[in-house]
Amino acid sequence: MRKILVVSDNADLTLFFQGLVKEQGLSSSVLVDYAYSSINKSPAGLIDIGATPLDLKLPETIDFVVNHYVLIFSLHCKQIFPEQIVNKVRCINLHPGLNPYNRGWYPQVFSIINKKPIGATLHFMDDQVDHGEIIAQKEVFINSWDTSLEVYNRVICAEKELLLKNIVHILNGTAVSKKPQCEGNYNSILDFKKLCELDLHSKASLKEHIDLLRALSHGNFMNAYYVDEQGGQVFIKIELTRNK
Ligand code: 0FX
Repeated sequence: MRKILVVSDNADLTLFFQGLVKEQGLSSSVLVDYAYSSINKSPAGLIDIGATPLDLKLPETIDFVVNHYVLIFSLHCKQIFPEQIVNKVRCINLHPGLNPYNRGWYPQVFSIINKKPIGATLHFMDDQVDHGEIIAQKEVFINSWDTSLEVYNRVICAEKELLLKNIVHILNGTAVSKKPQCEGNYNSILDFKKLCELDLHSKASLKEHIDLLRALSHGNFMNAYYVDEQGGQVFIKIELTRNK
């Protein structure tokens, strides 16, 4: 039986994947192991659904993975896959962004600000982050009153749709892919952290400032802040309500 590995730090997507394997009767043709990143500080939800920790930096883990699996899925994984794995095993990434726009960290945050398209992408991995040939994509819209959270939830729905429509082709080896049209752009976690540090003297239109604040508002996360006269951080998030 072919063995595949799913590495994910997102319990919701892992559960969805497990449901697909069952519903589509795939368990008769593949054996799936589930793992989460060993750097994940709150893996409880993933442990509950049978995932085990994996450190993709360890040479012995790399050896094991390369020798045991014919296919690996990354469903929101906190670790970057090492070249030794990507070059030897077919690896597929489900990315919460519309490659090649705003590759990297928290794509919807950057799309709300820079207006580049947002959505979900299923792609083969290469040795660069969120970069390989694209199997399928789905764009989602951004309303002027959305915060990061609403756009993210829309992206997650698009990701599930992509998995549902493509999993059989991928497992059969019949998925076709195409190169992204351009290199696009990449945002690091440092780029996100810089955005969070608000400059109280920044000059921009009110619309640009609202866009910045709603891009950094995501449920209970404490993202945007300014530093007060005493040197303390004051966190800000906004709520937008549209009168229907
Ligand atoms: O599943 P996921 O979207 O993130 C996971 C990994 O945790 C992350 O390291 C990896 N880059 C990504 C592809 O897969 O869940 P999350 O809770 O880490 O982030 C979800 C959204 O929450 C994110 O798009 C923006 C928002 N967020 C998250 C954190 C941690 C914030 O606004 N502030 C934060 O501090």
